[in-house]
Amino acid sequence: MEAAPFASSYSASSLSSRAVTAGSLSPTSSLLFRRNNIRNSNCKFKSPRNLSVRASGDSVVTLLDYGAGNVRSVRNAIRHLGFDIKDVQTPEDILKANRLIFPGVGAFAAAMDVLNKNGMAEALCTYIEKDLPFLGVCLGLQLLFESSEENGPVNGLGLIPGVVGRFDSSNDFRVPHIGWNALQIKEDSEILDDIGNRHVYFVHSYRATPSDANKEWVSSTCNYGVDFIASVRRGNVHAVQFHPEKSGDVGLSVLRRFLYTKSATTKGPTEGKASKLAKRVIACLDVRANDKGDLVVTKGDQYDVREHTKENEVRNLGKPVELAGQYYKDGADEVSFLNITGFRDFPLGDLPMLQVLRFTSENVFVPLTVGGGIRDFTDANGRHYTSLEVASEYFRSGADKISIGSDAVYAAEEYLRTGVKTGKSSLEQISRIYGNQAVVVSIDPRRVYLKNPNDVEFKAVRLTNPGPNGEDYAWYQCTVNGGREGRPIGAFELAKAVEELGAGEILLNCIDCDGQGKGFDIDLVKLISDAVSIPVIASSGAGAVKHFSDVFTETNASAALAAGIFHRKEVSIQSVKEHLFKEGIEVRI
Ligand code: 1PR
Repeated sequence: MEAAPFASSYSASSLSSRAVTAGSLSPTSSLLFRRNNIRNSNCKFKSPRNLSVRASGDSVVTLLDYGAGNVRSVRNAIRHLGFDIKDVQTPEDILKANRLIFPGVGAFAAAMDVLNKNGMAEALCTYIEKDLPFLGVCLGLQLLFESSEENGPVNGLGLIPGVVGRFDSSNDFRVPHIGWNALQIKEDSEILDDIGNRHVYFVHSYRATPSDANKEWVSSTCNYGVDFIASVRRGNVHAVQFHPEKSGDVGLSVLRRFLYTKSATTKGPTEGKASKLAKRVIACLDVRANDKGDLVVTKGDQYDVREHTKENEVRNLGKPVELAGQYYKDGADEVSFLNITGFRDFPLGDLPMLQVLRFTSENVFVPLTVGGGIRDFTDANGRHYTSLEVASEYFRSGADKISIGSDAVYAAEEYLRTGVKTGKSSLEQISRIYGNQAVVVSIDPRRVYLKNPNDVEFKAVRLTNPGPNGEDYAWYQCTVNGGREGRPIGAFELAKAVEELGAGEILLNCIDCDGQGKGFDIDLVKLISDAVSIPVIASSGAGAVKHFSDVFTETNASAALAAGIFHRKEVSIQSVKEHLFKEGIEVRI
């Protein structure tokens, strides 16, 4: 299990957002006051570029991990670059650090709460004031600002003027902002020197905006409906809103530039065509134990993963860690693992699956999603595990997002029946603790053909291609347990309900199209991507590069996922990207 230095004082339940209001007398209030005075007296950070004095020869990086999410990827990236990690245990560890990385994860209020309680907030401010090498990531950038509206207002460290606010989803921009976006680099920030016109990976719902008051800090911005701050820099103090540890080679170069002395790095290539949020191409690995007990990547036809031979064995398309590594090298924007027997087996008993995640995250520096079996469970010894514990174990093992299937269907049914959000479903609990950007709901719908759309209480669509008996309509019935059981809820109703319950993204499969290679179900993807304002990943049915451009031009999908064509090497990820690029669709090259 990953060491979480503050784990003893920082349990999942203590993370439930206890807002420190702007008016309350928290330790941060006095810091904010101090920082304001410091800013007014203008005694720090005067000439950033002259202050680049990173320690050389020292291979230790101090990491501030307060145990709220997947910091494993940052650890892996640091180790990959040849550095050892020293975890912060006490505020003194911060003050003694030669270089400090602060990969903030979770919610703003909960993070400030922990930092204040442990005396870390004060130590962080002192460290930063001394202009010692610092890199904040994501929430690690936001916490430097005066306050955040996330469950707030909540005071931050108060080093940078400005309030962190939520993206506005009313202007057609989906929130969370998830994916690979372009930067407008304002000044030579050193650590951004290799990025040029290439995409970096963002995942967040809150952002800080540039203003006259903070313009001396802003080193790059990004546009997502509005211009927001993508990075700040003053002297040796850096912070980035994007995730370098999840931005592939480009991201690793940001970390490398921070970690190594100036002389050890030379300006790298900056070719690229990034101009806005890219459509994502995702490789999916359905994983299960075969009849010999080995964990294999398998692939079904309409969810049937067994060979149609006398032996009837589980189809074996390769080894999960190897294939994931290959897809990373081939340019996949994300990799998803679905533990497809998770509904039956207890995932925490399924140690090989956790090992797959651990090993994969050592070498794959793009986002990893894992799904299957995320629900409450009582094991053979009578020990009860909450879905939150199951998810936490996945996060600790290297997942950036978890995906919930069956349990989200039950939660949505209950919510639609009672109209009450209990806060107790796995979906609600995990998104409250880890943020909704970390929670994907995987929908497994099956078409039910209709002559008349009014024959059912669920949303039906007029089909582009009529059904087998000439039916002009269909509704999409949600299923659970890997497609084995149909439920009294449609994909449209489910998608809207889970968005309200806290899902950050929807993985939209289609049992009819799965493994058929005839293209995505455009009618379904259009229905769902128009119904919600969170990102939708179109899945099932890709058979040719054109199917990807079709789904992106005809629907509002943010990403497209495929499995079989990649596993069987019929179509490469690179050829999909090249095709999309030629068609004028923004992709990460
Ligand atoms: O219900 O929370 O335990 O989650 C179970 C998860 O496992 C769900 O996300 C469900 O979609 C998935 N799952 C369960 N059984 C199967 C199966 O195939 N027998 N796989 C299964 C779902 C569908 C996609 C597939 C795309 C693309 N597989 O993930 O990768 O359809 O395939 P294609 O490009 O080859 O057409 P829970």
